[in-house]
Amino acid sequence: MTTAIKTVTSGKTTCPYCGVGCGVNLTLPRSATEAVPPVSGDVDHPANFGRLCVKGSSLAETIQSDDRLLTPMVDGQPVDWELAIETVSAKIAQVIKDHGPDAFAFYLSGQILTEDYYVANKLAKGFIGTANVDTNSRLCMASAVVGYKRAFGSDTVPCNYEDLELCDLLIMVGSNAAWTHPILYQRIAAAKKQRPSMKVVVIDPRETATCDIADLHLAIKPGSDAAIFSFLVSDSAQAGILDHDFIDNHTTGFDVALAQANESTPNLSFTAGFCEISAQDLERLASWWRNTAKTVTFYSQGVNQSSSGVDKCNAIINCHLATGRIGKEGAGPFSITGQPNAMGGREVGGLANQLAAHMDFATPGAQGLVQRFWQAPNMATENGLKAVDLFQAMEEGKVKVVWIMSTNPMVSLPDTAQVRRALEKCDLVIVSDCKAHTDTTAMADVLFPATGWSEKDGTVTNSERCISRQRGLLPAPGEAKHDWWAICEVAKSLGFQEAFSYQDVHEIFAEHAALSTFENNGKRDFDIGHFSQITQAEYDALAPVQWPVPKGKSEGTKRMFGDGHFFTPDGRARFIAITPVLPKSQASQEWPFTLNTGRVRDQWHTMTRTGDATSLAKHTAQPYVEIHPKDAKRLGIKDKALVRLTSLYGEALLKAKVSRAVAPGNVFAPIHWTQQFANASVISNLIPQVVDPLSGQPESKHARVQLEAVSDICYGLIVSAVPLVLSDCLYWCQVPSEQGCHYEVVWPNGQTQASLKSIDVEQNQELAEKIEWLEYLNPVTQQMRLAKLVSQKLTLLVYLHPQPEAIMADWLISRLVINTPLSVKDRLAILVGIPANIEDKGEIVCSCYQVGSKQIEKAVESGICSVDELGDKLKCGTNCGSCLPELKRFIPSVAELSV
Ligand SMILES: Nc1nc2c(c(=O)[nH]1)N[C@H]1C(S)=C(S)[C@@H](COP(=O)(O)OP(=O)(O)OC[C@H]3O[C@@H](n4cnc5c(=O)[nH]c(N)nc54)[C@H](O)[C@@H]3O)O[C@H]1N2
Ligand SMILES: Nc1nc2c(c(=O)[nH]1)N[C@H]1C(S)=C(S)[C@@H](COP(=O)(O)OP(=O)(O)OC[C@H]3O[C@@H](n4cnc5c(=O)[nH]c(N)nc54)[C@H](O)[C@@H]3O)O[C@H]1N2
Ligand code: SF4
Ligand SMILES: [Mo]
Repeated sequence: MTTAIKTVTSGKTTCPYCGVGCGVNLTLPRSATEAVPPVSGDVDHPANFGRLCVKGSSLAETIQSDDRLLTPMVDGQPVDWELAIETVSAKIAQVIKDHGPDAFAFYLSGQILTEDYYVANKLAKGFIGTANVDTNSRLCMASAVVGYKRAFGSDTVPCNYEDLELCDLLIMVGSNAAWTHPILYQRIAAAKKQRPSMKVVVIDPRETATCDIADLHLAIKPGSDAAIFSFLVSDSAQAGILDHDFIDNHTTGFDVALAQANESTPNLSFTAGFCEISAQDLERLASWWRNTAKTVTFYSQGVNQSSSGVDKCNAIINCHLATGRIGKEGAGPFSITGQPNAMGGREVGGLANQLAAHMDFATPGAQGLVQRFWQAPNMATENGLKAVDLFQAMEEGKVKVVWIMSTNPMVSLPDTAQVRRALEKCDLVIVSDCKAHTDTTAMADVLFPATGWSEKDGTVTNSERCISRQRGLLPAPGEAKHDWWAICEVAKSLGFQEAFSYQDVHEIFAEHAALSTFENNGKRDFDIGHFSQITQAEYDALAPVQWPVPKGKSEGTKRMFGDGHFFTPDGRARFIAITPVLPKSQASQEWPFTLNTGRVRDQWHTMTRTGDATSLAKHTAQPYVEIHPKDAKRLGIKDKALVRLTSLYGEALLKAKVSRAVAPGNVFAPIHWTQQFANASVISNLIPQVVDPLSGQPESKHARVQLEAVSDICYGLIVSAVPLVLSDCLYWCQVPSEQGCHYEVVWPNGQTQASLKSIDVEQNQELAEKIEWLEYLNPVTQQMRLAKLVSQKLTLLVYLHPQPEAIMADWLISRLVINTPLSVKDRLAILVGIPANIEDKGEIVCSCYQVGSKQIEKAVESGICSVDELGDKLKCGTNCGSCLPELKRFIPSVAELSV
């Protein structure tokens, strides 16, 4: 990055990762050549009060990337912005003329800012005339949105983060918050520590780090959640804990919903059987529910990513309405959002089945209202295509131009083979991204270089409706431009100059605020009219605030529905009758395993940002599949061995992680690895395009797969001074490392020699003469080690072993860069693989202080018996605290100690 540094030296901004939305202090480097100093948490931000998790703490490491997209590209050639904009707008104009506006689509992301979202939505729905504006949020919280709208008449999150600390019972459903919303999890853990009577229940088929604070873990049959909440409604009626005043005065539909609940889940033992849990455990939950008015149900992707995700959300909401546990301190149904600005997207209406500003196409008068406000020449009149339908229409040739912004559908949409076919068929694929190389930029005809976090300016809304600023403190690299700017330039080039001539981003925010309050008069929940005249200076100084912020209420709104008024036509909340059903994809003889997918602690999505932070790669270096020991034994799969997963749609190669955290018959795999990091581990290859009929959200948590051990192979580790092309490998995974390149590989037996030749083509004749090979073969273990020295310096090291092995890659890599000839001792050590005087840390558990499992085990063996003592000795867990649940597992329980 070469551009000059601005005069400001530091500023407050918001973390670009999860929906907790923590405030971050960013300090600028003193010169363009210096590294960005580590960030810190903003003590004034109401989401985190100064704390950051491990991803947030590592943000500075991810800013200066070598793989930034620095210039617009058309058909693989760098061009200037003018030509790129012209190319795009000419094609859009022609396609609209020939095929109508619905041949164009935006595919956006909960990671763009509200202002970017607003102009994209306005351009498509008011000016081009299509509602084909969908987003990766479809894969994330679409079911939660529809659930809220069915119940409340509006997409309103009732609760706030304080409620998580104030409640007496917290039910966490389908959420691994310890890893995915770490700062909220830490707030919950701290509240529970202070008030041990507070109960936490985790409902998840898998045992996760979140279970660490659970008083009760219900490892239910995958997808059976709705039955639990259906049962809680009928049980509440039987136990006489219904809030009749609330039901009578503020809701409709209770009798029908209760009758359905009684029929679907007639009693405790039926429900426990349906969910495959013990009746005692279910009774424990039910009795806590009966006796605890202050209950929050906190739910995430284990609920939303389901073919009946909306019903599951409403089953949860029904329980809260029936007992009046909503709109009060420490009570409510709390859908937690994943992305930093999934909420902002919902607010502008950036989904294909929304119009704008929390209005739908079907909202009476809404189309006219928005048309008048925008002075729009070509209003869309009906819902557009939801993500999966959109890519299917693309494959059918109906959508001919797609503009993908800030998302990587080649990795995140289900059935990536279909996504590839769709993008191949599409006449013009425009991709706006910060990175040059992603699985999706590889499919683009036109690339727009985007500014990223720390460079771009705007607002995001977190899970508790809190709007806060992301501030552009660093200069844009190369020709990168803000997303809103690129959208407005295309709009102007299409002839819509007047409506898109914003001088600065605060003008977009002001317009968004003005629309939210336009002819609102309390009819719509989303009203931030207070900001409709906001000036640049006020916008720059904007402090975090929770919407609604109508005119005259500048302090915002902490909690919703305290007055029992809802945004339905009659002002009452609606009960929805629910029939619990299981996932569409059920295991069968041919496809005996249920594949569950999700996240790991230290990676974010498709690793385009976290993959740059080498410290974050240490926690989980390679893609894996978690498999129960019984299944592993039956299939002859050893820990760390290569496994092939196959579904009807594709396959993936992953390393086995044999663990009792998953139940027999279930496997779990993380979603993060792309073809940029591993050749054959994209998990969405295996997921069918099965969606919830109401929300269109894919059932990404449940796929049917087969599993097999890959045999006749040899495992390898390669460290190299330069990047290698590993085309001959069956499996390769590049593990981010500080220097050089680190690959984990697998070759078919017998192919190794040929493959080694293919990666080691030394073109330079002069150098070739200075090459020296060190070789070592252990005839007993069949382990082979090869080291290539050029002028006595190590440049390439290959370890081959018939079984998977944990090798101290870090130390080997560090030998690559010493610029002096290798000592005799090191020559020996690299072939043995273990340096004489360096401690093997094992797998890294604490990323902040790089403390590994072997160090922790040693400390525990020496008599340490609490996490606090571990922290005193090794510092692990004393910074961001993200590893605390894992650290606890190293500490022997009282029972174990007494054996
Ligand atoms: N480290 C990290 N944090 C992140 C992200 C990231 O990529 N990395 N991404 C962010 C985003 S966008 C999102 S949406 C959130 C997601 O946050 P979470 O929803 O907490 O994360 P997941 O790991 O996708 O899934 C949560 C849990 O659902 C469980 N589950 C699967 N099937 C079922 C079921 O049928 N019932 C129940 N009750 N549970 C089930 C899984 O076992 C898993 O533990 O995380 C956000 N935070
Ligand atoms: N099987 C399975 N599939 C899933 C899930 C699952 O649990 N299981 N989870 C789903 C969920 S909840 C989500 S949210 C998705 C996430 O999946 P994606 O949205 O596909 O993943 P990201 O890696 O976040 O993609 C963001 C892209 O935007 C780029 N980018 C970052 N900032 C900016 C910016 O400011 N402007 C522009 N133009 N580009 C930017 C990044 O470089 C990156 O390429 O995956 C979904 N897919
Ligand atoms: S919890 Fe971590 S990832 Fe989420 S916003 Fe806060 S610092 Fe960022
Ligand atoms: Mo998400």
